[in-house]
Amino acid sequence: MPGTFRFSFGPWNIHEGADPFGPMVRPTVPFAEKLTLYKKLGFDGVQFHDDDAVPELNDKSSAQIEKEAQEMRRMLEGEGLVAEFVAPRLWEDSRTIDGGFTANSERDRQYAIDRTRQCIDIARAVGTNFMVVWLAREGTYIREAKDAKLAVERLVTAINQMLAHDSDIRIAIEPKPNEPMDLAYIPTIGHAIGLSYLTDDPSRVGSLVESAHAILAGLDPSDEMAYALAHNKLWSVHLNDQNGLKFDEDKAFGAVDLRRAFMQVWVLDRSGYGRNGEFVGLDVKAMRTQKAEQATQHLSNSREIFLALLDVVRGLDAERIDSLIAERNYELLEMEIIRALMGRS
Ligand code: GLO
Ligand code: MG
Repeated sequence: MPGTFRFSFGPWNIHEGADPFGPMVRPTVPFAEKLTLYKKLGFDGVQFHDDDAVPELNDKSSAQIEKEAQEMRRMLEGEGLVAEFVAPRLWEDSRTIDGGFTANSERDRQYAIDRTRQCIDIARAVGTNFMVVWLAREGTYIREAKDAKLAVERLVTAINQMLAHDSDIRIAIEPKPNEPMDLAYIPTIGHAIGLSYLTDDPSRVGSLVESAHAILAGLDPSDEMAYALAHNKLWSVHLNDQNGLKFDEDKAFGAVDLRRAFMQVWVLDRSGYGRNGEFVGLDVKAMRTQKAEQATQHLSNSREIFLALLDVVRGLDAERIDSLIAERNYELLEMEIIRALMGRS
């Protein structure tokens, strides 16, 4: 039975268009207004940073954080939405300039773990037991700056502390090979999954594959997804697209390479992704040139492209494909796929 897919995105995916060389070009959309857009755009799940759910949480008591997170849960319910995950935003604080869990300073490492424990509490209060950890600054600008083996051990220690903090929490590592760091310690899904097996409870540590991050590592996103699926560790995805090896562009899904996007949909659909409640997350950003009025179209467009590619995947003649594979007629197989993508089959 073919599954149905549910879609999610994070509030950061509706953004003001600032980049490292220039200021905002669109007004900020207030969080409550963003929530009203989800259903209209065809989305059911919200991906949170901890401080999207509870702003300025470093200045608040645990009781206050709990109260505000519960209010957020009621806001979600009011919109008919659910929280997919909460992620600790560990890359903006002055204490994480040189990384969080792998910082050389013990005080800074302690901040990172304390903040992550608060993130877990927020996740539970907004109604999910799922946390995504993007290891943004866990790497170096120069290799001599940190001990790379110790860094991995420190990541394991940190994850064990997260697992111990809440016996139900499930953690997905979101790897990325570079940006903001020159070189990250956990650059690919293989690294993330390897790390999971070093922890105290590998059954509660999985992964999130982001298409652009795989491309930045020179890898094929659908293969990264398949690798995680083979370990039962593909717990979320950040679909988007990327024009080669440069900064992380977060382009609309399929906007650069439709066939590469098709393969991701193929792998997800054939594996039954979504049957355990996994969401199809879209980590996409509007172009800086986009005027404010249309600055949510990249989200509905990405979803539309996913669903159109799903039609292509499901419209293929499975027997015909199997026989072309059996005959090793890959030239024709390729042509049939391209014809299907061009609507000419
Ligand atoms: C940046 C990441 C980032 C994460 C988000 C959730 O490159 O893709 O957007 O996905 O912080 O962890
Ligand atoms: Mg992402």
